[in-house]
Amino acid sequence: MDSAFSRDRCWVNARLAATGGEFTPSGARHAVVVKNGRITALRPMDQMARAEWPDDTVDVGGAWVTPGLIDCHTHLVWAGNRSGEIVRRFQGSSYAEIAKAGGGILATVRATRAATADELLEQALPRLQALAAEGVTTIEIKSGYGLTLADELKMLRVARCLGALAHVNIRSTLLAAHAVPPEFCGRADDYVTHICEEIIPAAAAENLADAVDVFCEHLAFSPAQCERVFAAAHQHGLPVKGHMEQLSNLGGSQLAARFNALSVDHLEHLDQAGVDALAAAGTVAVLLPGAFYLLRQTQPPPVAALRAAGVPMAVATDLNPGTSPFASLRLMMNLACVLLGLTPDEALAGVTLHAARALGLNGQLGQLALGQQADFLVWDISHPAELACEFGMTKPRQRVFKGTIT
Ligand code: DI6
Ligand code: FE
Repeated sequence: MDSAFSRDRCWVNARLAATGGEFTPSGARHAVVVKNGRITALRPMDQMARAEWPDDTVDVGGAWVTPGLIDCHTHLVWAGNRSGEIVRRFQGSSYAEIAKAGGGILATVRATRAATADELLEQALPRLQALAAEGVTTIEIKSGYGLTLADELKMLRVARCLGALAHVNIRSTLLAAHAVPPEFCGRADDYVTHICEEIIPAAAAENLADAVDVFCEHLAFSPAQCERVFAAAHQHGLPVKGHMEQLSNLGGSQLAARFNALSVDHLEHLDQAGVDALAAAGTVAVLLPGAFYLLRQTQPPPVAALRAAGVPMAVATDLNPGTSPFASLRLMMNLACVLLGLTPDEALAGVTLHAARALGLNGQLGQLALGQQADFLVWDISHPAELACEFGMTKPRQRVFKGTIT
């Protein structure tokens, strides 16, 4: 007997929606062999006799199998509620006007500072469970609603705790450069110094962050300020990413590319020079159609140019209380196709393969491939494109996390 088949568990008659880095819905039936939580073999069924099936075999009967979904950009930990502000936006106020009047991000900062870690955990868990139930097995969570040393670390610790509660891999990102806090009003450079000299070193020393993020925008931080944050992150061995070109073009994507950023996110105002810089650096473009939709933005990110340049495109929820209060990555796949022009294949690759790359996890997660962590989903669908075409009707038949049915 094939030595690769001394496995922990085997799924047979699976149609693989993504294999070996390419999204190839071939429909050929395969066995997925899992040992110690990893995929150790993928074998065509026509080369495997019934007598070779191990005792612990799950026959999925020709169902489609995809990698577990990866939500590579969320602000899932927060306290409070901003629906009043969203209603004001329905009535015509802009996001920038509300932010300038002390609402927006700073409203959530006040509520998040006032909450204990236990309270934050309790409020965040249902959001994580909603994502997990629709097939998310990996999620990135940002800080950025604390904006003091203690409150940023509090958020990151809550993010780290959540994984154990919901069978989800968690990557945490320090986003202290999300807004200038009230104590530093008019002194943004001093706050950036505080981030570089106090907050980044403390988060790195406690190993609480896997990356460092910034919000590069007129109503947040300038490219020069973001550059200081990126330099400090690199000094502490942390990769960087950025909220770039969301409301205006400040050249943040080119800056991020110079720092070999894992990803740049939003990108509605990205220009060709930015696209070229991302392509040269191998940086992932993360599209966030939920925020584009709720902010009623009219200029979509330059998807055709990104595609032509070969920039990998990921899709994420941006789950947050102000611009994307949507705990559904499946909805984002649909919005990415309808509003931004992705194909269903691109949307699926955007929440698996490319999302893993945006988190620095390519080769470990996001593919049905040998050696990858065995996070995958069994679906009752007739074609993988359905995952981007319809919404709310299909949950995974089976959700497998590190080789265990959850
Ligand atoms: N861009 C966003 O879409 C979120 N943060 C950011 O920098 C919005 C966060 C919020 O409004 O609370
Ligand atoms: Fe965001």
